[in-house]
Parts: sequence; C-alpha cells; structure tokens
Amino acid sequence: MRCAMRLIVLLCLCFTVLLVAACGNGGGSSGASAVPDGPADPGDDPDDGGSADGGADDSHLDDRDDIVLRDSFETDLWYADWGLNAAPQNTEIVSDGTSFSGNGHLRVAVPAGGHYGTSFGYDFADMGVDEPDEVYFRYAIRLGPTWTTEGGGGGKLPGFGGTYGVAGWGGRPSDGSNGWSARGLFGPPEEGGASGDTRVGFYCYHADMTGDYGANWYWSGGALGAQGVMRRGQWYQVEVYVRNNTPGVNDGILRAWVDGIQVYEKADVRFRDIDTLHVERVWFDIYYGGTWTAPADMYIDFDAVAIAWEYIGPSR
Ligand SMILES: [Ca+2]
Repeated sequence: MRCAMRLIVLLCLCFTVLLVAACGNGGGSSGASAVPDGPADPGDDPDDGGSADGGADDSHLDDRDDIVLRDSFETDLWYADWGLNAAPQNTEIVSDGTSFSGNGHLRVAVPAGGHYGTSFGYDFADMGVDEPDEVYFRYAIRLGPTWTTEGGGGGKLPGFGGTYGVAGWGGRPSDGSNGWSARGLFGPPEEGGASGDTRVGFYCYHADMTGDYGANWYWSGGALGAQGVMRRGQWYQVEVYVRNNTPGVNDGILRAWVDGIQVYEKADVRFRDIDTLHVERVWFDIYYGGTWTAPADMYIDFDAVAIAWEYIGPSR
C-alpha cells in the first residue's frame, strides 16, 4: 500500500514537472518575435543557399568570403538584414510558387497615379562596412502582368548611390565634389509601347553631366535582345558593377550583365574629383517618373539579391 502511494505521488510529481515545462514553452513562443538588429554577417543568411523551390540555386556562393549580403526574400523580416526596422513602403513578401529562388520574393507595388515604388538601401557605413570604391550587385527582376511604359513613362530601378544627401539625384546635378549616382533605368521601347516591353539601363548623375538630370545609358544584347527590352512575366537576373574613378580622371566603370551575359560597359565615367566620395549605398529605388506617374496599378518582383566585392554570376 505504501509502495502504491509512493508511485502515485511520483507520477503526480512527474505530471506537474511536465505541465510546468509545457506552460513555459508556450509562454515563450507566444511572445513577440525579436527583430535582429545590427549589421548582417557576410554569408551568414540562413534564408539562402542550397537547392531552392524556385529552381535557382546559389549554393556555389556559400564558400565565398567576399559576399556582403544575400537576400532571397524568404521571410517577412527580410528588411532587418538591410538595417531597417520596418518593411519599406509598397513592399511585401509573396509566396505563390513563382519565386525565382525558394518560396518567397519581394513584390514592389507601384500604385496608379503615384511615383513610388519604394526606396531603401544597403548603406555600407550604417551596416559597419567601409564604403567601397567598387562593388557588384545582383538581383532577379520580373515585371508584373500590368507593367507598362505606355505613354512614354520611365523611371528608376535599383543601382548605386553616392549622393550623401547632397547631390547626384532628383535634379541636383553632380559637379565632382558633391555626389553621384548610377541607379537602374527603365523606359519605353522604341516600338510597341503598349506591349509592356521595357528598356533598361543605367540612370547616371556624373561629373560631366550637363543640365539638371541624369544620363540615360541603355543596355542591349543577351536576354534583352537587340532592342534592349525586358518582357512582362519573365525572370531576368541582373548584375551591375561600379568602380569609382581616380579623382578627376575619366576612368570610372559601369558594367551590367543579364543572365550572365554582359549587356553594357562604359569605362570613362567621372563620378568624382575628390577621394571622399565613395559608393555610399546599394540603392533599391523603384520610382515611376520623372514627372509622369504610373498609368495603372503595377508591380515588379525581385528575388535572389547579392552584394559582393567580386563578380557574383547568375544562380544555377
Ligand atoms: Ca526567394
């Protein structure tokens, strides 16, 4: 009888311990998830690498020690890796089975009648990384089904900035001492403007510019064809490269590749006359205009971003 009582007491104790442990776990997981802050560790993004549902595989980048950032937009908290505390305007993670890599991508909406888009960046100094003078930036891009430049509209796509909040964008011309930028550019095709076909290139504020606005340097070849256009609904993997010029010398470089094929090079750019201007940021700027606005509700999808000190190359 005493044995039986001891067993019952022991069982009760065990049950109590299990109950307390279960409650403890429940309490922990029901709290708000902490948003990690601080600079991202290069090559330390658990979202990336390995075989991906979307078919694109970046595992060949896993062993590289020059990768500054990889983002495959697999989580709603993607923006923390960019040093942000909240998702930028008009962005959302979409998981609809059509991602370029994995099962998530970033959708940037451009509402009818508006200019934005979105604007955020990977600001090297803010992320604890010395501002470079050359950098590679790769992203996958897909124009949405209602995307159009009909009527002549164009605007900005992701690229590089060294504006320092002073000059080199937005009608604030560069003079070599104040700032520069080389964002992406989109514009209407030479023919078939209603088709959604969209020319792409660099939109560059540089020290040799005349007037108040940047130069349009369009790309062509490779997957863009002779007309240099992207089509709706198709993923393209863009990689852009900038090398700042020797101060005062026309030896700065801009290059672009689409799906691993080079589609642009310019090697005589003068971004700066002083050595205190560097690559301040990788600038994720989606802006319709100019002065014109989006003629319809539109969006662009992005995925498989990488920033690195050496050529990245396409996903496999
Ligand atoms: Ca993805």
